[in-house]
Amino acid sequence: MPSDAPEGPTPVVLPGYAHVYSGKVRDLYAPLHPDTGAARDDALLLVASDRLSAFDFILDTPVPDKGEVLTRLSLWWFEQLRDLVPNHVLSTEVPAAVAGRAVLVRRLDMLPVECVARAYLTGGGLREYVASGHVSGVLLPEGLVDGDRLPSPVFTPSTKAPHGEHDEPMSFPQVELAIGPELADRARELTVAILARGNEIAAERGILIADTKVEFGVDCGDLVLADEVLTPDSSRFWPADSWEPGHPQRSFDKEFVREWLTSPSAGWDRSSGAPPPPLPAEVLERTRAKYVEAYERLTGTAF
Ligand code: Q0Z
Repeated sequence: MPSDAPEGPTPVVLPGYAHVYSGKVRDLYAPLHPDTGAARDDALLLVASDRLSAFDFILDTPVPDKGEVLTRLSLWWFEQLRDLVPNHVLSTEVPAAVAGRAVLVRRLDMLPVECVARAYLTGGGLREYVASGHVSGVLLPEGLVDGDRLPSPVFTPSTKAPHGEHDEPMSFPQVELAIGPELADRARELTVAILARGNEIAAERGILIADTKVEFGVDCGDLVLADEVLTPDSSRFWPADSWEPGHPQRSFDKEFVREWLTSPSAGWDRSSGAPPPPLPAEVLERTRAKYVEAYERLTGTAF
C-alpha cells in the first residue's frame, strides 16, 4: 500500500488518526493507540468522500452526501450478505468530522486480485466476447449484444493496477497461481454469489446490477468481505425500466454528469487531456438525487 496519494485534495486532518492512503474518492487512516500514539496495525478507518469520478477524472465539484449515501449503502449490503460471507466492519463510531461517511474496519491481508463478477455483458467483458466468444475463459452463447443478461454470472478477475493505471484482466489459472487454488475457488464462488444475491434484491426494486468489483481479505485462511460492496462506485447500476440490450445502457448515477460534460454547454473536449469544468448546480443536485434514489429504492428506507 503506497504511503501517500500522489495528487488530489488533501484529506481531512483527524486527531487520533494517521492518514495512510488516498484513492480516487476515498481515504484510509490508521487509528493511533491512545497511550503510545503509535498507529494500530489491526484496524483502519475507511472514509468515503463526496468526490465523483467521470471519464477517469476526479471532478472539482463534490456531490453533497455522496460519501454518506455510499457508506450507508455498503453497511446495509453487508447485513444482506451476512449469511454468505463475514465482513470487515468493526464499528460505525467515528470522528464527528466524518460522521456517517466513515467506518472502522479490521485491517486484513488483502487478496492481490480485484474480484469482479458480471451478470450482464458490457464494457471490457463485451470487448473480450466480441473478440473471442469467451469472457474470462467461459464460453458464451453466440449473438450476445451490449447489455444482454448472461446465462449466469461470470467471475472476471483483474489485477490491482498501480495508481492511475487500469486493471488488466487475469485468467483463472493466474488467480490460482497468485493466491492458491482453494482461495481462488472460494473467491470465485463468493463473488458470483454476492452479485447473484445483489441482483435478487435489486431486481424487486427496479435496479439491475450489471457487474461488481469486490475486495476480500484473508483471516485464518477464510475470506472476509472488505472495502465497499454493491455501491454505484463499485458496480454498474442500470435502471431496470429502461434496460434494452443492443446499445450502451444509461448509468443510474452518472447519466446527468456524462450527458452535460459531453454537451456543447460544457465546452470541454474529453480527448484534449484538459480537466473537466466544474458541474453546474443543477447537474450536481440531480446527481445527488440519483445516489439518494438508489439508496432509498434498495434499502426501502428514507436517506
Ligand atoms: C482497502 C481503499 C482507499 C478506501 C486497502 N479491511 C482492510 N484491510 C486492509 N486494507 C484494506 C481494507 Cl478495506 C484496504 N483499500 C482500498 C483505498 C480508501 C479503500 F484510499 N486499500
